[in-house]
Amino acid sequence: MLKAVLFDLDGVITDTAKFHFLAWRDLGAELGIIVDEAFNEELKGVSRMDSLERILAYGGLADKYSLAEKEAFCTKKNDHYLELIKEMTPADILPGILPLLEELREAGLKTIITSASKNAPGILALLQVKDYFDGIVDPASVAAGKPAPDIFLAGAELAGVQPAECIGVEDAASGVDAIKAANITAIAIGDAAVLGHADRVLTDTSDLALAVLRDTWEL
Ligand code: B16
Ligand code: MG
Repeated sequence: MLKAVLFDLDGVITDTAKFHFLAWRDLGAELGIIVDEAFNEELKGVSRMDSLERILAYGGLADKYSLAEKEAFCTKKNDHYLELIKEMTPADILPGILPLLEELREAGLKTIITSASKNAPGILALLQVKDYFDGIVDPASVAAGKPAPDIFLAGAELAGVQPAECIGVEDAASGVDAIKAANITAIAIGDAAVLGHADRVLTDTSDLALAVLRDTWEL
């Protein structure tokens, strides 16, 4: 039986990708690296430090900076990101998410946040949806980030259920990889050309509903 839904945050509950992009673009510009929207796609679902490493490698600067310098760059990017998201409100919840959360609560399914973002608790508070979730996996507590399965396995454990009793919802290719590596059914939101390895791809969050999740889980 389907017992728990493991939600990615950025790109599923709300669209913070544009703010991550602006913050990385400006940091990249300071370092002489052009971060465009196409390259930014590759950073979705990828942790802060791993994103920086990818940007530096993209700019041919992989070995230029010390760990302390890289940590300072990450802090700078995050300070800018926090400045950009501070005006977020419940109006920024993506379409279909609130009705789905209501449905899941009504049906007694567990709901867990499995986001790579260390800012997830703060964002859920701004969106005023924290109470809809039974738990948030701390991304710092898992050994390996997406595409490794760790965060989704930790999500199932936090829900107190088996991975086979869960469904994961993601917008990033690396996130779908992580769900599938955990042997969990995957629903992806976005472009089927990038997310075709999910069990079902929906173009929009407004297509999400408990019946769709159950139907996909039973495939
Ligand atoms: P932070 P998700 C991910 O969130 C974002 O997609 C990714 O762009 C970001 O770098 C990562 O969180 C870390 O975020 O810097 O806030 O800790 O999609 O896994 O919910
Ligand atoms: Mg995401």
